[in-house]
Amino acid sequence: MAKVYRNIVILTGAGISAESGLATFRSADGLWNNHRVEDVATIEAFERNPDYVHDFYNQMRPELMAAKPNPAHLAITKLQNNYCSKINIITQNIDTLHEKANNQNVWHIHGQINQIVCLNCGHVYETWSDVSSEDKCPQCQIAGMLKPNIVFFGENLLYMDKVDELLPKCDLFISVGTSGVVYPAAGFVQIAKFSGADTVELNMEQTSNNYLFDRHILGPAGSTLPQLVDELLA
Ligand code: BV8
Repeated sequence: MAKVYRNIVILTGAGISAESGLATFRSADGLWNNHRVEDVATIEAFERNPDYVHDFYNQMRPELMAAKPNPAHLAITKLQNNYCSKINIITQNIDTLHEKANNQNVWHIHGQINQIVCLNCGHVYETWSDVSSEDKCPQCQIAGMLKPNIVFFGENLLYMDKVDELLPKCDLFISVGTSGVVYPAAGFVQIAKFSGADTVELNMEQTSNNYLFDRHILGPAGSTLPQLVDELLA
């Protein structure tokens, strides 16, 4: 890959955090932290029983707060520090491992576990503590309107204006650790490809939209992404 790229987009999914010890969604027979994603991460579930969903994420927060970035996240920092190109990270992950690895230009299109949004006034703030439906918004002081700033199924994604700006311009699209099942993120590679980008997929296996990738690098991202970065920097 001797070509020099000017606008690199890296799309990451749960697989990039697997070697940091965090569960992926579609690994254990459709169950995720003993729940079906579709039963918990939906706007209907939240409206029906907000504390059930709050508790699910309250239990998850300490584990994500303690998680450490792995060589895959660190390889992105090495690329951003040494490769003269715009490099943006579009992540589906709600953990903060990209930030902990000091990655720049990270866009959490499915939200973040350490952010809470007030459905009354729109205020977004950060916390790693438990949140319940009785809590008051620190901005408008109204109780019962707080929601994890996480994009549930049936909700629009965050930062789509940024995504719409980045994909048509990108000349290298790297997908790392995502099964390509959840839309619209799973369709991003198609936009990049139609815009003329080279497309590379890093995964443990062939995924459902593998036909859209020019190149597949099979193996754990903690090994394959550092290798790809070294190849780009050569
Ligand atoms: C929306 C937040 C508009 C919660 C998440 C029918 C057809 C098509 C689409 C739909 C449909 N019905 C409904 C839809 C739309 C729906 C959707 O796509 N559903 C799917 C199930 C079909 N999408 C939405 O609702 C989205 N919103 O469309 O808005 C709209 C508005 C109003 C009304 C209607 C529509 C919202 C989607 C966001 C949902 N929120 N997360 C939380 O995270 O707690 S999605 C959730 O799954 C995660 O965010 C995650 O990003 C996402 C995908 O999972 P992956 O990251 O890919 O993880 P997965 O486990 O699947 O795969 C891991 C991969 O890593 C595997 O391939 C594995 O092989 C690999 N791997 C493992 N270890 C390693 C590795 N690779 C490398 N190294 C390793 N070590």
